[in-house]
Amino acid sequence: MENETDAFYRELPKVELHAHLNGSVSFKTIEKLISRKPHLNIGHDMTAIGKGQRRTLDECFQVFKVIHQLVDTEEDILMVASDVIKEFAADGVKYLELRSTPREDKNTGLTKKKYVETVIKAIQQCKSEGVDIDVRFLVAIDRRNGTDVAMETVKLAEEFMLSSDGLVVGIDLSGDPTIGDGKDLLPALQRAKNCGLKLSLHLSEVPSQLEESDLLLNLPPDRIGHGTFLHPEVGGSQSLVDKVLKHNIPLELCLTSNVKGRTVPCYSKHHFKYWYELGHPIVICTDDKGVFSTDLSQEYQLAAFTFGLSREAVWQLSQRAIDCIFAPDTVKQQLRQKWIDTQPQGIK
Ligand code: 6MZ
Repeated sequence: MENETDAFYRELPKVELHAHLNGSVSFKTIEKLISRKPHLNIGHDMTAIGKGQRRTLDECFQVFKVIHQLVDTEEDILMVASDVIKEFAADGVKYLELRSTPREDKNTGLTKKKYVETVIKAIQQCKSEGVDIDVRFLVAIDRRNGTDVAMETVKLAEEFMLSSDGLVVGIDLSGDPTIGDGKDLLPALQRAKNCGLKLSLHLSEVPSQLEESDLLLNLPPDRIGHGTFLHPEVGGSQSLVDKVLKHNIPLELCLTSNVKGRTVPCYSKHHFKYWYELGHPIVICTDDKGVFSTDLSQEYQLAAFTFGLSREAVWQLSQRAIDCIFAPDTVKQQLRQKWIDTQPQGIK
């Protein structure tokens, strides 16, 4: 049963800015997908990492491959996107930026264009059903696919930025950080920036990406995903930190994902502490709530518990996330009003 503390985090209005669609599929939705495709012989243990379990980052990427097998038609994408949006809304998320890598599948006739259209359709359907959440979409580049696919993805995103009534707002750069080189993707990312797409880039998720991070920070991106190894205490460098500070680039931090994926040894050693103590803009996010068996309320609760944050500090953290969204200022204003309207007594 939910206690009073759990209820505080659940009812806390929240902003989710780092959520990969196929990593966010819940147990319930996976069940529906498995029943649609029993011949694949996929079990739940292959699609999620449970409580107390940890995997290597490489093993996490195997999990995405399994989920991709289950989600390979327009119908699947529509169901998955719509379920994920409703689950975030039920968890008190008022503004969500979903990100996903467009895929094609010759067997099912899925094209990358249809993929994006279908995610947009799910967002519109949820809106027309009155689900209380504002959802935007970041089109993702999987770094392992190289220069040409990155450019093709940016062009697709550009097209939808102009035709989706503001729903497509940016580009995400993600994928296995040990594969591919960010340098090859610079022309595509630069083009995205020039045409008005916002950039959220996974940076320094693993050590040994210092040169790449330095290069990508020169763009500069509008937000950073993870940034686990940027700071000098973990082998990063002060000059990288200085660039982040100079451009005031917010970081999207995903505690459970980093602990379960073993890029951070334990919650108390998470780089949340480093950036929080600097007073730098950070946003708590889930990354892959399905794969890592979490939700945004839990992530806020974990951060508060681990780093001794008061309820006021937690409230501020969720409120300040509004400053980091990619939707226009009018949306920020609406969200700020929502926070004011729901602020519990006793929280300043
Ligand atoms: C980097 C990640 C990720 O795009 O099919 N993805 N990329 N680091 C992570 N940390 C754990 N988690 C997810 O969602 C799944 C895809 O998102 C990226 C990977 O490219 C993965 O294949 P979509 O919706």
